[in-house]
Amino acid sequence: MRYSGRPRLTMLAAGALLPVAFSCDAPQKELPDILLIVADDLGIGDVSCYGMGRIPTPNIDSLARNGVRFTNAYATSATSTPSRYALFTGLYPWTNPNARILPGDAPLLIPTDIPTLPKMLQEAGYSTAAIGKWHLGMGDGNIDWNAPISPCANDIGFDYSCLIAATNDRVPTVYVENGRVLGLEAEDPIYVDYENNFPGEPTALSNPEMLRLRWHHGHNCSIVNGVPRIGYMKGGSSARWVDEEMADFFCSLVKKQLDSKDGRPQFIYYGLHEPHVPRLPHARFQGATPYGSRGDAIVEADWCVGEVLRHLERSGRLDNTLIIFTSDNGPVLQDGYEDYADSLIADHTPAGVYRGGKYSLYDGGTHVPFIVFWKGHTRAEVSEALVSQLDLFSSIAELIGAPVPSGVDGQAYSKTLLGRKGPSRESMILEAKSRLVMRRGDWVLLPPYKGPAVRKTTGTELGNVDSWQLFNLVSDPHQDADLAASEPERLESMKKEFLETVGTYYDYDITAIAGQK
Ligand code: NG6
Ligand code: CA
Repeated sequence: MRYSGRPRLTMLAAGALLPVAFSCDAPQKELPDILLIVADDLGIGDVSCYGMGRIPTPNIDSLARNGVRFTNAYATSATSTPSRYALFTGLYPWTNPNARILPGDAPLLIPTDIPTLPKMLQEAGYSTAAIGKWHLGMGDGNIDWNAPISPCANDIGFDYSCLIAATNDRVPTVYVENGRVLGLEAEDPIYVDYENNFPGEPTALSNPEMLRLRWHHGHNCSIVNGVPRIGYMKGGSSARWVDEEMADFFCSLVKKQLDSKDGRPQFIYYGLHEPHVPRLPHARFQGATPYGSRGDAIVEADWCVGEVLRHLERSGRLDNTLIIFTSDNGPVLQDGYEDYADSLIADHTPAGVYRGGKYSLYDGGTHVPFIVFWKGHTRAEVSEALVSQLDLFSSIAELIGAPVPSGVDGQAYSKTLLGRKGPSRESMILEAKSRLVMRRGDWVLLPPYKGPAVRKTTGTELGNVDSWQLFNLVSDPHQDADLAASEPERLESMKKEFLETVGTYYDYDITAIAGQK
């Protein structure tokens, strides 16, 4: 595979690092702590400082008060696994055929012998932690959930990890801390199967009376906390999470992790589980918005961000913490449960002015909120620079003065991330369910794809059209006016770049790919 045999990074000791991105400022002795917050399925319009939606997110907004709010920032993919894969590896996810939405028992997707963002930071002297949503697999494909799981997040660069293996709608519904199921009792072992149910165990199909949340599509296997899930699970009662407590659990862990700071700079990846389904916020957030549980879950996520910010402020740490807030993919309303997110949406617009959302090739699939705040180093600014999560590995390396990784798809532009004049992306490939498009400058090119125009289950406009399409996202953010016919030269030059870029990685056969999904 393409990622094997890539050169390993050799890192310098922390003391030898020369932070480049802020070297022109007052001399910096200390490397910044880095807090990377990645929400799950949060749209650009779900964050109120983008001025596109109706749900108040004052705490996330506060980052933009003295930070850089990017208006052209992208996740690499319109779903979680590939998007997070790119974030941690700096590799385009479609170069790894396994980087697709993973089940809860999938093996660790990121090879343990390639450079990663957390490894780079470890080698630069950071302590590293991953808390919250993972969805990058763990184990070797044959997990015994009652024994240490290896390899796990700790093997790709995290000193500490406490994670949900996949999503909050997938089994196992337990927390995995440093490769061990947390709170498991030996006399009640846990078993997981994605193909077959365990004899005698209730499912949403056999025992609908046990449900407190009904499924709409998929999500009809094991029932945990009255909520039907994807996949089958048995046992492990003492280890099962309580959905309504998940936000507090992870938020407290992040604060605890912050308190554990030793002499080293700290990197914390905080994967918020909201507003992914099932949306079950704590009782104190239920009814917080008129938009149902999806809106309430967003308010809960915003509160968590505020808690962490207040904790940093109280402990005097805010001054030297670089905070990046973003989301793994665009928003979706109906994603498998009868939670009325769609019928209660009223005038709220989760994808803002953009078309489509999660799963879509249209911009709403990958155009995400992205805010960078570092007290004293950033100021209130709106940046139109084209940036991607793919580039965080390289850009953070550059920012702390570590060697910028070679052999990755990511690019380094740390100055731009801090709101200064500097380079940014000229073009990038974006992915939705293995289909690819290219954004270059203000323009986006969509190749022809067969398949339905609308995803029946979620109602998402997928972007499948049987001809090449070209949109100008500045004059037409909602992608209503296909300019392929009126811009033949631009179309040809973008087609050429697209096919050259994706053709390098796998044999991009437009006719073959067009048959998919
Ligand atoms: C889909 C699930 C959806 C969600 C998604 C992953 C069904 C029918 N739908 O397969 O509910 O879990 O996977 O979302 O099972 S993501 O944000 O983690 O990519
Ligand atoms: Ca997601």
